[in-house]
Amino acid sequence: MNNPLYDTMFAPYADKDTTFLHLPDGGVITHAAFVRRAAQLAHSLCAYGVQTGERVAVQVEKCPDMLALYAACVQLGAIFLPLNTAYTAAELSYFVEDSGAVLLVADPARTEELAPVADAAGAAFATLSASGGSLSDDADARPHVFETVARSEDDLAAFLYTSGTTGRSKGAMLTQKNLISNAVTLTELWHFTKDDVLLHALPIFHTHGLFVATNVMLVAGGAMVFLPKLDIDQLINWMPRATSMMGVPTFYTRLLDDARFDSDLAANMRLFISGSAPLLADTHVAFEERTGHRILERYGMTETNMNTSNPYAGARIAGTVGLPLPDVKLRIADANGAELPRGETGVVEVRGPNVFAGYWNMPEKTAEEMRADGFFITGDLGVQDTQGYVTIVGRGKDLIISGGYNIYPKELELLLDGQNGVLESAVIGVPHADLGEVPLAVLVPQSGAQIDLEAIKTAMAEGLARYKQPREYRVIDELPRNTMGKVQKVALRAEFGS
Ligand code: MCA
Ligand code: AMP
Repeated sequence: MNNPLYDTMFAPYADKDTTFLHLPDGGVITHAAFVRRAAQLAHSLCAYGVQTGERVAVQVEKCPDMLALYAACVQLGAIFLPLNTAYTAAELSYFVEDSGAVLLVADPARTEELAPVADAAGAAFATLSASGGSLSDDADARPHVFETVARSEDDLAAFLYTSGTTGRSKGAMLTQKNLISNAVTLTELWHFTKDDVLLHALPIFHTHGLFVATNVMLVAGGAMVFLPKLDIDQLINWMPRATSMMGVPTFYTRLLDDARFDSDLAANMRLFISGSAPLLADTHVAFEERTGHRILERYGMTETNMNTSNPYAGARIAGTVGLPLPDVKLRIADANGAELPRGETGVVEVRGPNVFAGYWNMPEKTAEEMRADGFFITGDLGVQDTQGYVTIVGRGKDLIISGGYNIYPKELELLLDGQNGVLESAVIGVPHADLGEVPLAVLVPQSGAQIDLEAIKTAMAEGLARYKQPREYRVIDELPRNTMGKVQKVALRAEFGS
């Protein structure tokens, strides 16, 4: 193999006229057409000056060309860096600068706002969308074949930014091996074949939609119903022609909220998979009662891809995230990394071919989260039963997961603390029926000052993606602290969390 990721995911389909993507309008893109499009885009990347090993930052609405751009990066050996479409220009400029991306690819509609971001970072700028753009138009005239650049399994394939407790996002460096091992393992484990049709309504700028859903379907050679976003009408329309779905818990609660969703509609489906956030045991039970299907829950993170999964054939236990994947070593450890006896709660640590190569330009952060024996400290609190099933019981890290998107309170608190009249702030996650959790901001005014909440909301809207913006605000006189002076978020959650 001269480019293992390309040879595993894309090369096998160069001459296959089988369906890869079903589009909402009824159109179809075959595997072969997809590979040809990727080759055209690889030529265009070269024309824009991108070289092997360089980063390509991509903030584009979900469309087939965005997926083909991922394949093009793999073929060229460039590093694909997809970014949430909700990010503001301010958020984006950090990622482009920090990653040293040589090209920013954005939606044509955001050119005015984002071309200067690329410019300021010394990157080139191009556009791409379902209806055209400078990069996609350029690709139209390019050859359908591109000479694949040789790479090794240890070469980097992608960067995904993930926030941290410091509030500063870190670029997780993922190698070809990380992606291949997980995709091959999951394809086998979940019994995906070329006959599968996956309902794909997730975004493709995160691990779940890109490296779990898409990579698995590429390895299996199956097809995806490629929907731009979660749209329950579309899911219901396509479900009788599909065999499987992957989604965050909100996908399942929204389906259950629709009376049209029943066992007849799901009669052709063989597998529903959930991840990225905890699936409530209640949802599990209601889903089985309605459809006869037991949702298969799995667990992972950006730095590690998937770590555990409930079994395909064995017991899928509600509330657990299942067993460690066959090639993943998992231990529940104490603060020093020593393995705890089964049944005791500790930090989940994992080691295997799925674990990333480290944080870009942050060796000290990588070292903080990596044990000397190669185990990665996830920051999740878990417990393992005698059969090996893992239950995530909490998070050691201060993280809010809203509809499958991660929100790090520190990032919001730093912005809030800088607002007029604010002495200090604390952001907590509060339960939300649809999204699982949403952020609530608790503010303490400076002595004698008035807090102007409207001005604060405007500042949040300018600086933060919509999904991160606090849904509610509370103003109190002082934050509860322990004797060490640490803010007691548990107390705040108890007071404001209902
Ligand atoms: C949209 N909004 C949100 C979210 N999404 N607010 C909070 N949390 C969200 N997740 C806001 C919008 O800004 C907008 O605000 C309003 O909600 C409606 O927007 P819309 O786009 O219509 O929302 P939606 O289509 O209903 O989206 C909700 C969603 C979506 C379906 C839950 O966010 C989604 O597809 N989430 C999946 C995320 C994901 O793929 N996570 C995987 C990460 P306004 O109306 O005020 O303007 S990978 C991962 O976690 C690991 C590795 C793993 O294990 O998989
Ligand atoms: P991220 O790396 O940003 O995608 O977020 C990963 C985090 O999501 C993990 O560290 C967990 O805290 C959480 N997570 C992912 N899947 C699950 C799951 N099935 N159950 C509970 N938490 C999950």
